[in-house]
Amino acid sequence: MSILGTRVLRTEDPRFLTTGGIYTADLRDERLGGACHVHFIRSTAAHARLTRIDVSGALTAPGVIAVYTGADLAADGLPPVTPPMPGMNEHMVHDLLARDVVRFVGEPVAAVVTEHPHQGEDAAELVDIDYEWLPAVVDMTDAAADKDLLFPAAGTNVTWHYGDAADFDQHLFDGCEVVVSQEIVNQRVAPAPMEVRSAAAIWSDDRVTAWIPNQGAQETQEDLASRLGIDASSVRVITPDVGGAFGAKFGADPEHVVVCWVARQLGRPARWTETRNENMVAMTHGRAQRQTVTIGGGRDGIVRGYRLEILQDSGAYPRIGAFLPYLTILMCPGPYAFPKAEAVAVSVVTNTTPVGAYRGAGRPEATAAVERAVDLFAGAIDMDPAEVRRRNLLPAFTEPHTTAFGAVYDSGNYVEALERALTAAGYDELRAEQSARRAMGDVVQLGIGLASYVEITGAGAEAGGPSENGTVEVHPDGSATILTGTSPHGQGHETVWATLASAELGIPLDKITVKWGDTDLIPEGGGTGGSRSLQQGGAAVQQASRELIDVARSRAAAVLEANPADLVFDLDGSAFTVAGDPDVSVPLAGLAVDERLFVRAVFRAPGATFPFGAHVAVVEVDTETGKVVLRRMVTVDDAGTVINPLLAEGQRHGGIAQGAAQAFLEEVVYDADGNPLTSTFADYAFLSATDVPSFELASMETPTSYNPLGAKGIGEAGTIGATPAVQNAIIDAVSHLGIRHIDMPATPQRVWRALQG
Ligand code: MCN
Repeated sequence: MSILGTRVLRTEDPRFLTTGGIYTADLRDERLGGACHVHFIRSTAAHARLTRIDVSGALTAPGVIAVYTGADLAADGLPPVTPPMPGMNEHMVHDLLARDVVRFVGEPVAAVVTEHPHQGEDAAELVDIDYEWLPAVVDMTDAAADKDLLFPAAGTNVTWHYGDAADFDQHLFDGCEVVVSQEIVNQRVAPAPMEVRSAAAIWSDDRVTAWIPNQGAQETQEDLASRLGIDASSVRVITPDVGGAFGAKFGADPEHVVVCWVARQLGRPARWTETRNENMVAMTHGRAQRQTVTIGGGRDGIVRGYRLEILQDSGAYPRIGAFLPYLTILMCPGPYAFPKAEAVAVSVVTNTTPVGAYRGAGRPEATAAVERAVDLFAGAIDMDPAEVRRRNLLPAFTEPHTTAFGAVYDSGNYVEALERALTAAGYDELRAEQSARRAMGDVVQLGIGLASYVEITGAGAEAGGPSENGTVEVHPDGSATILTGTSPHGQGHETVWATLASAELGIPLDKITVKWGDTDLIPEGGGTGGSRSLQQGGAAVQQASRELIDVARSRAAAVLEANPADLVFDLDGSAFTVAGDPDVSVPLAGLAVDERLFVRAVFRAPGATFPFGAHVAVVEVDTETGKVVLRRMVTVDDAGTVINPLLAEGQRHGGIAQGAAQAFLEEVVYDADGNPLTSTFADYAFLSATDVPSFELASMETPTSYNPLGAKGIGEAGTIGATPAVQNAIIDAVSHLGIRHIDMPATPQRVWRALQG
């Protein structure tokens, strides 16, 4: 029996559970001896002109080595950072340390460099910064009105747009008996990983080695090189253990570049680790869309038209978040066979923390919009929302299906996923209980929320299709090493990549070492994001292992003086034997003695894959206090063939918790002047284990033909289905009281207000 598909325990856990892993802040690398420490002074104004920065007071403070401002970086020729994607407004550039204007609270303005870690914080008090206040544009609708501009040279606050509402089909809803429209807030949330951002850097021979905990050393290498104005070959990036990233730790942030620059400037190693408070205001946030959905159809439950208008808050400077509505639009009709659908998006800058990718990145927003729309439509025609979904979901398909938005869904069976989730939840019994409670006028009402979804994983724009490399080497002592271009930070690649190799090579798991995240060792790699890793990186490891067996077979044939075709590879013994003569054999490891035995393979996928599923959330809502309690989460998350159910379920658990948290708890809030009000864990309503029930995971596996594993991605599925399911459940609990919609997060106060209204 193959080890694939079994619940192999995470091989990385003993290390994490005993030593706590090696995180950048704990690095004891001898090369970092004598390192100085960087502390960033951050803007306290959301929008202001910097009229004076006087660092002289700080220079005499204990332990201060230097204080740098944007002027110092500019004098050294460091260019401003330009928008990341073509088509974005090219005037919206920013300096690594703000120079003339600050545009969000938390923007780095100066760097204090000290001998000891905590001296910078005290010295920073002695830096005088004069701000000439400018009007803060905090709300994205205000930003879109272009009254006050963040970048006057741009002439607009719009940084990116897709389509034009003026081109909407005026007849989209012709013939519809019912048309419903709703504005929906998909609020701004903070990724809040356990490990905050950090960096360490040292130069030697005009080359920097930077330790940065994130999702991909190779992209970070390119970012650092271009921002420091040096060749990529002069940058080595190492990714130590990472305490969570959730999409927000891709590439180099301004602080990472400054730490490298400081190390070069002072000729000694430099280190930086931010505080939780800094992380909450200066690491990119996620989501932050305002959507308007319009849905129309017949009283027979068939939807005939769907329209989605997106306003994306990009924060102060366009990062990848400004572009994410592209993915929202790509996935906008979701799993439905709507005959007509159209969508537009506008991304604007505001005086808030920049927005980046956050688990699901653009796709949860698409699902949240369409799932709310379907429920609104069901309410308007007074039909059970499960029935409306049944009537509109695409029928099962095994050949690729191309949507009106150009997405090519590889395989799907959306009705089956919904039925399995409904059955597992006991949907009919739940509805009966709901009716009984309503009839009795219970104070605590039951809500049942559904979400059907399809998402995109493993997308990539490379010519020839998204790809990833993997190298497998067998050593003479019978051990093996895997090099991968993916970059695990909680997903368990060490376990699964070793499992994939073990299944081909017959080498036990404990003799296989997986390495990643060092650009000297692995110069190319796409990192880990978009739930791409197994279907591309894992597939590359499997491919390399298989090709290695081919190479070894030729060597074994020479050693055994046999025809390669007559050799059998015995997995149990990890050795080649001659067919029919098992006594004549040579171990795989023996073939690595005279010459290194390794293969580097590049796996190229024909395209992205489209996992799908259905979530059922059950909540109780106290109609007197507005308090929401999540009672059950029943989910079907079909990610094709599952290679390690333990890990895939762990990913589902984490994602469901994060997705549910967005529906009823989490939100980054600013006041009218752009001051963040949720910059600590005391203010930001973070979910804990006590807020969620045990999740009920039903299984379903519809393999993809896009990789030999049959696997699609699972890393983000939970955040995609759970958010709308929980939101729909909360509204469902009080819908009989005339409530049609409640925006997220459905806090007790917001639910209570809706009930009062
Ligand atoms: N897997 C499997 N069978 C499948 C699919 C996946 O056994 N059909 C396993 C894989 O082997 C891997 C894990 O599930 O161990 C996730 O694989 P995959 O879906 O390929 O996703 P990635 O490894 O590329 O992870 C990225 C994804 C993203 S985009 C975010 S954001 C995210 C997430 O993973 N951030 C996380 N999960 C996270 N988990 C933790 N602990 N921390 C984060 O920051």
